[in-house]
Amino acid sequence: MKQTECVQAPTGRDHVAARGMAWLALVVLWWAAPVAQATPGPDFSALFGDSDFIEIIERDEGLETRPTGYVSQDAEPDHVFRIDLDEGQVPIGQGVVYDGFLIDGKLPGPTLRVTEGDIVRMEITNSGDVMHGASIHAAYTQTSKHVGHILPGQTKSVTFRATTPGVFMYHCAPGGHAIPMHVMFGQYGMIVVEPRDKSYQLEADLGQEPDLKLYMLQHELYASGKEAVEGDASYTAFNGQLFRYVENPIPVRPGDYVRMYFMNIGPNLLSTFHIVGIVWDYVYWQGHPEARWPGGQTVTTGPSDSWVIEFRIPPEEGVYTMLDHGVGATSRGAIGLLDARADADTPSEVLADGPTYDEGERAERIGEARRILSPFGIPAAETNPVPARADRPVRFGDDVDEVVIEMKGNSFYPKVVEVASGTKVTWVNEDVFTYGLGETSGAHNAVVMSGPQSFATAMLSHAESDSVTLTEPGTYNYICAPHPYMEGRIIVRDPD
Ligand SMILES: [Cu+2]
Repeated sequence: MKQTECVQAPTGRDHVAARGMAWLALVVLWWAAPVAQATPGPDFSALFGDSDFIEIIERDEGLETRPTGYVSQDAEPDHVFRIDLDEGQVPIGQGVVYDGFLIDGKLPGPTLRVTEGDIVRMEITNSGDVMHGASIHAAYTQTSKHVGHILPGQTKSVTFRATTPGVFMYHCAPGGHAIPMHVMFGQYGMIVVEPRDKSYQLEADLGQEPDLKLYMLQHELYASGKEAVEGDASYTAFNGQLFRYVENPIPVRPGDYVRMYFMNIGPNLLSTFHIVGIVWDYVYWQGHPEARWPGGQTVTTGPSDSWVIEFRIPPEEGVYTMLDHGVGATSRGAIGLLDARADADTPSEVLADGPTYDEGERAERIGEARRILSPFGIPAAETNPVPARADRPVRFGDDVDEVVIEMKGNSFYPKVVEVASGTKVTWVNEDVFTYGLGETSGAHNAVVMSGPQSFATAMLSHAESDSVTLTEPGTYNYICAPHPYMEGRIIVRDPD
């Protein structure tokens, strides 16, 4: 897996400041100059090239409202982030390995940090077997056009100016139906845009930077696409691992100034984040320093919603428990600890990246797994001794004439059925977003890969169905041709 790199361009921050000054001078010149002479200078063309919309750009650059994030794709970046999209397995704790879609081999992907006004280039490689893509919420401009469809083996890039401070999501976005699917399958991360000229209130009050910057991302994990579409999560995690900060509490000292960058990825459920023993000093809606609220016990955070949260550790040693107070999520893994001790060595930052493992450690944890959680595949029995509900075979009696298998969330449900020979098996496509073809469509079929008889259903759009009747006993493994990672199995037995 390639590591994310943050390459500071040789020009760096000073260049940005200098460019800001040049800008100011230009804007003043425009105001002072007759309209006929208001032609863009050299810096203008470096940022915006020969855009067809130069009049709109000129208008927006002169407003008190921030400009949009549009810059020319040739603009020189202050940061280059390289990320890699792939499919694979990661341990998520409690003896469970997640088998889904990953960024840089991790779930969540790397935490990206820039400063308001920075020019950011994302270079995105698809190392996987299916189409991926990217959507970057910190970009107030086109991203889909540039990085919306990235084929296996391709690298594409998008350049934008991060004009609005806050805590943003980025995620895989191959287009159409595949966008919600790839988010549900695990491809997401956090990008933070720090304000440039305005500090958060507690920083101003205390006259110091935070002792701890804690980047915290809440997200759900699903055992099948059907459960994902329906919001029936198997697990809820902070930063990629169940009970990660219960097993490894974050050390802090009484009196420490903590700034959290909290985001609920979802992809479906609401979060009400709370810390036992803490009342917020200030919270900032989606991390914008001007969107400040004083006090409070929780932050209500919908999918892709976020907050900056500021508080002090009270002058008392002890454990402060961080949790989603929606208790179903707490009990499924969204809980962690701040451990306050006078002699603690507070880390300056904790990132929202999923845990990283070297290859040996990863293989060892996968080998020891009690459960493989795959939203679309059927984990091999030898690696999955205690399957999730969605992976347990469903046995139908001899008196059942017809068995219905749903196609939903790019998965078959039930994934594994056992039927008597002669039973009619019917697939119904319950995915609704069935425009187009291939990975970006929710159109599905069922095609046998191995078994005593061959079969292939018609390609099904939403609310269409097709049936086969299997008479030869044996095990049939099948897939969906446009989404070959979707796996189903039919075990046909002689009637009892
Ligand atoms: Cu993807």
